[in-house]
Amino acid sequence: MASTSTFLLLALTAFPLLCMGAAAFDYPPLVKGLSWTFYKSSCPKAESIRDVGLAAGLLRIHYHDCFVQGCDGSVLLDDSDGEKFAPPNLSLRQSGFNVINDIRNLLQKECGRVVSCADIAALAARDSIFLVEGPDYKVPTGRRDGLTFASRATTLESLPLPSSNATSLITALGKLNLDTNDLVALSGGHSIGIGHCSNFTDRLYPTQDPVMDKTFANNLKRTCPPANTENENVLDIRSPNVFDNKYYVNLMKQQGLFTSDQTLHTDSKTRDLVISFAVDQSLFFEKFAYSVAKMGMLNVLTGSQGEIRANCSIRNPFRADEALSTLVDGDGEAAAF
Ligand code: HEM
Ligand SMILES: *[C@@H]1O[C@H](CO)[C@@H](O)[C@H](O)[C@H]1NC(C)=O
Ligand SMILES: *[C@@H]1O[C@H](CO)[C@@H](O)[C@H](O)[C@H]1NC(C)=O
Ligand SMILES: *[C@@H]1O[C@H](CO)[C@@H](O)[C@H](O)[C@H]1NC(C)=O
Ligand SMILES: CC(=O)N[C@H]1CO[C@H](CO)[C@@H](O)[C@@H]1O
Repeated sequence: MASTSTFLLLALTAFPLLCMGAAAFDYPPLVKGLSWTFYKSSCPKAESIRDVGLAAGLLRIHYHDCFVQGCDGSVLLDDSDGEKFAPPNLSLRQSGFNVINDIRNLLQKECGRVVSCADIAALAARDSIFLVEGPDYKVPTGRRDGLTFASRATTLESLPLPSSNATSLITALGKLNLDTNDLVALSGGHSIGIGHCSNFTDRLYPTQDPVMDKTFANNLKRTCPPANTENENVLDIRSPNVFDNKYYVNLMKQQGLFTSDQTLHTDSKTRDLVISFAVDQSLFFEKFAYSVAKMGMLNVLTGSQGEIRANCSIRNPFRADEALSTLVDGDGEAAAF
């Protein structure tokens, strides 16, 4: 814990970010059970968590959580057959998981066991983005933690591969009711963070992807000699540490890292959106706020569904008293045990 705490700056006494004036973005209608002020009385400080590092890792954890089986914190569970260990998750940063557990422990001391791990993941992603100068968007809370792992098969099916073209990305996100606007806006998450060579060397060897800037390709070849899988490259070469619209400028210059990035500019179904974000950062921020809220509401558990985990890495041990009170509530959730 000591090592992860060094990455953490939890300004629990700081002004909640909302006081700093979240911009007046438009949001989709909230699904039943979520609210903008869910922890207002039970844990007001849940809204003011700040984390200065690991922004990319935390954002990606929230994305994986939501795409696989809904934003239910199941990506956080330690399990040899869970989402964490499925192939596309191999490179989720462990430090992000540790930070989420540290935040959970601090909030537990503040308020008791009232804030879900799925909400912590969503709030940590928001604060991470804000701290790297991205949009200050609102996150509705009230998510509950899932009781089940996602299977390896579900995980593989739910997360698109970096080798995907625009058509298959549109189909993949369409299954989650996310549209072309959401695809292009959410891909802007690649404005921060890194990718391992193995995820893009198919664009360098044996033949170079023609839709790649020559200097950019030569630099990538130097970073990633043939068969190297360990090395990494930043996802956004213009401003790797700032959440901004430069990712889209890269795409216009054929300097997107993954096929799944560059294809958004190559394909006429998404090109105009890429250009509109490249020339107008406020537009990107506005659309990102909308789409990340949509992503954050994918198949959420609310009300008495699921549980509030005491440890984000493991399901709560069975407790007869809670099972009983659930039965008394008569809401049928007891079947979930
Ligand atoms: C549209 C389909 C997407 C594909 C195919 C994709 C693919 C990938 C891949 C392959 C990596 C690199 C993993 C590694 O090599 O270590 C990555 C990193 C990342 N992705 Fe995505 N991603 C997608 C969507 C998203 C979305 C929607 C978000 C968030 C809004 C996101 C945020 C990130 C971040 C922040 C990183 C960097 C992680 C780090 O540095 O630890 N991605 N993505
Ligand atoms: C990306 O690269 C890492 C490291 O080589 C690998 O473990 C992971 O499976 C790759 N991710 C995807 C989505 O291919
Ligand atoms: C896109 O990818 C899918 C799946 O790999 C493939 O079947 C399809 O032909 C590709 N479409 C284009 C336009 O390249
Ligand atoms: C949470 O669970 C994990 C996995 O079993 C364990 O390693 C960790 O020590 C637990 N954390 C706390 C604070 O109990
Ligand atoms: C963050 C995390 O849990 N990563 C795991 C991904 O899978 C590998 C091997 O399956 C584990 O060693 C990592 O700990």
